[in-house]
Amino acid sequence: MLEPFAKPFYITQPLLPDIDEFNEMLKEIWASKQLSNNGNMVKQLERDLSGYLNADYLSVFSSGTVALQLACKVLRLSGEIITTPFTFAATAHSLVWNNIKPVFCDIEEDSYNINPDLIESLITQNTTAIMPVHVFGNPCKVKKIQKIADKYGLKVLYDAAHAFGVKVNGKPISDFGDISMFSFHATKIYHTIEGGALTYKDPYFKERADSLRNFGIRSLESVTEPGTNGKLNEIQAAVGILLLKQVEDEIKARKEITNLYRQMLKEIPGIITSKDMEGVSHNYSYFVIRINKEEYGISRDELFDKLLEYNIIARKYFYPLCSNFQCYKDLPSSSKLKLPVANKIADMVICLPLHGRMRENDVEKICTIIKAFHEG
Ligand code: T4K
Repeated sequence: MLEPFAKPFYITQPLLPDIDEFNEMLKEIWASKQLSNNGNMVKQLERDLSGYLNADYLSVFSSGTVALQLACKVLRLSGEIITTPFTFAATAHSLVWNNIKPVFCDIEEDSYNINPDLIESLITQNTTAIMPVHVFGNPCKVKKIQKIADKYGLKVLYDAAHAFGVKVNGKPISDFGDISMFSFHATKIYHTIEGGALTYKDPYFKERADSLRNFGIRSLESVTEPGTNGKLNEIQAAVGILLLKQVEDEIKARKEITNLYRQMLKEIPGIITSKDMEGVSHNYSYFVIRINKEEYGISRDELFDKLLEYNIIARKYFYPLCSNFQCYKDLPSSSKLKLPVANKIADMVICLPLHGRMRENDVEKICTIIKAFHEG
C-alpha cells in the first residue's frame, strides 16, 4: 500500500537564491537608499539578462502581464489579434486591456501551440498582429508564422512566458517576431518573485516601453503618453541577478527528472508523454502528460482527484481554455466547433510536479501511484 506524501507535493517549488549572497545584495541596496525607479540593480539585471538571452535590447517589468500589455502599446496594436486559446488567462486579457479583440485559432495536436496552417483563414481587415504562445516552452512554428505575418503586414508578439533560455537550432527564442515576453513569476524556471521582460531588436521599442512602464514620463517636465506603473523594484532585481547564476543547473536537474518521468511512464497504456523537439534546446519548465481514458482506465479529472488523495498537487494547465472562459465564450472565434483540437487537448492534459529539488525517489513514487491507478 503506497503512502501519500507527508506534505503537499506541489507542481513546482521556486528556485531560491543563496540567503547569504542575497543579504549582501540587500546591504548594497540599503546603503544606496534606492529601492525602485530604475536603480543600479535593475540596470545590472537588464544587462545580465540581455547577455544570457542574447537579446539586442531588453526591459524588465513588474509582471509578465504588464509587459504584454505594454508590448501591445509599443507595437501600436489595435483591432483584432489572432492568438491561441490554450494558454494562461493573461495572454488574452492583455489584449482586452488594450481594447483589442482576441481571435482564437486552433492548436497543433503534438506541440499544443497555435496551428499556423489555420491562421490565414482568421485574418480580416481589422487584424494587426499574431500573438502565439510557446506553450510549456515548446517553440512555435516560427518561420511559418513570420511568413504569414510578412505576407499580410502583421506584427508578431510572442508570449514566451514559459520559454526562458530556449533555443531553436542555436538561435535564441527571442530572435523571432517583433517582441517576445518572458514571465519571471515565482512559479517559472527563472524568476524575480513577480516580474517579466520584453526583448526587442529595435532600440526605439525599448525606449518607448521604458517610458510606458514609468507613467510615460520622458523627463522631469515631459510626459509624452499615458503610461502605467510597470517597474520592477531593486530587491526583486537582486533576486533575479542571483538566480541567473543558478538557472543552468536548474535546467539540467529538470532535464534529468523529465527523462526519468518519460522512462517510467512510457509503459503505462493511455499515458502520452512529450518528446524533445528536433534542434531545440528545451528548458524543461513543465512536465505535461495526456491521458487517454479508454486505454488508461480513468479520465484526466479522475487522475487529478486521485493524485490529491496522495498529496500530489498537479495542475490542469491549460483547462479551461481561454475561449471557454465566461468573459470570452461568446466571441465568434470561441465556438467549440472551430477549436476541436484545443477542446480535446484541454480535457486530456495534466502537468505533474517538476523542479530541480525533486529526488529520483519522488518521481518513482509519483509514477508508481499513477501506474497503480491504471492497474485498478
Ligand atoms: N502568459 C503565459 C503563457 C503564462 O503562463 C503567464 C503566467 C503569463 C502570460 C503572465 O505572466 P505573469 O504576469 O504571471 O508574470 C501560475 C502563475 O501565477 C502564472 O505566473 C503562470 N503563468 C501560470 C501558468 O501559473 P497559478 O494560479 O497556477 O499559480 P499557483 O499560485 O496555483 O502556483 C502553482 C503552485 O506553485 C502552487 O500550488 C504552489 C507553488 N508555489 C507557488 C507560488 C506562487 C510555491 O511553491 N511558491 C510560490 O511562491 O498561476
